[in-house]
Amino acid sequence: MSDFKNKITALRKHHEELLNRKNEPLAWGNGIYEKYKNPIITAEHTPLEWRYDFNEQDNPYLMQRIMMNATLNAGAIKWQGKYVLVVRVEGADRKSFFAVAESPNGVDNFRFWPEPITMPDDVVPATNVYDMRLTAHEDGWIYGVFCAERHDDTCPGDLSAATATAGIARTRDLKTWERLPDLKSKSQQRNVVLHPEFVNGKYAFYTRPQDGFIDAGSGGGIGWALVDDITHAEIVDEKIINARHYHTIMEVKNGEGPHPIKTPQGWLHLAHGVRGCASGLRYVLYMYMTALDDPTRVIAQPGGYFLVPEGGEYIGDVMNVAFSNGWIADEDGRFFIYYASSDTRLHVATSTIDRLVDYCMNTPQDGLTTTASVKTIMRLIEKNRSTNKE
Ligand code: M1P
Repeated sequence: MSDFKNKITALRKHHEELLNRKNEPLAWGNGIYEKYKNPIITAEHTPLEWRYDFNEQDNPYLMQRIMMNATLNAGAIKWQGKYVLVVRVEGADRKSFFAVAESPNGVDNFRFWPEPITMPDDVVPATNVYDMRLTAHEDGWIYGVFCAERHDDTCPGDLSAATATAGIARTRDLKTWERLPDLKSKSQQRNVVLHPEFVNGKYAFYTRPQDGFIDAGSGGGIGWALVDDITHAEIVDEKIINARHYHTIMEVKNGEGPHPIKTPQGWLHLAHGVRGCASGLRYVLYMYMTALDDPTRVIAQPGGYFLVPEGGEYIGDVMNVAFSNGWIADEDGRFFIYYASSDTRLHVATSTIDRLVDYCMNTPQDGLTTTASVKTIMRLIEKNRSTNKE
């Protein structure tokens, strides 16, 4: 065999080993969920055909002709018995695109479908699209709602000025997507999520109004808006349902993660909170629950974070970030929480519906002051003293 062919054989073997690598839960977690030893999808998991030209004449050195930078922030859905992610893949050129990867068990053996998604453009094409939330809506469609980013042409001299809008597309097979007009809103929007059920006969969106492309500013928190027609979606009335607070994990920003999951006790929500510190912004995940008869009414909100970057997860393109826009609630009660670390690679954490509801219902709320936090700890110590006496 030629040296070129040998190199290809070795490359394919190495890639297959990575794709087939078994994952295992880490010991000694927090009891709420298990994190896993390996990330589930990295840039190295992308198909070799997307990166290499396998023609010896054209690529005698077997170089990567197109490099991939990161795999992050994936929408998730259980579909045809498989754990399916719509991954945000970011190329070396900084452009993100969507690509489907599936696994038979949700924790390892993720494989990309052969081709990335060709997402149709809206009337005004976006420069970049990312962070798709998948919603299998009761109207029968699977919707993908994502951020569509464009240069802000009102600032022609500023090459970093951008606008964030919610792009909307729908599909029946995750392959062919019908692009609907972007969500109309007075403010910029990112982290917009479609609720899976009609509410008062309307489509319901979780929103995140923001003053600028980065700055949530006066946006207040996670919002909620009802929309009559998804094919011309427009936010007319928007109310904040999960507000930010001073000196919390979401002081600077927050945003809904995947769409909430219905449980007998209420809607279970996963979101991210952002605070500033000397090393920059810190993104962590948190949870809350809302009432079944009114998804805007918060009925439980554990204090503090649910999941943070740890160990190697701190390191990456954007340090100190845990972000999630996809989870899967299995029929047997197991939960698969897909999160990205530091905008670089994807991980899974597993739990169960019972544990997550217990976590939400029984974790003390944030009392918003040191005095309140110490009181909460003292109550637990006292409780344990009486338990130990029994
Ligand atoms: O870099 C961290 C995250 O920043 C943004 O989230 P938010 O809109 O809440 O600030 C998004 O660009 C997200 O993709 C990214 O992971």
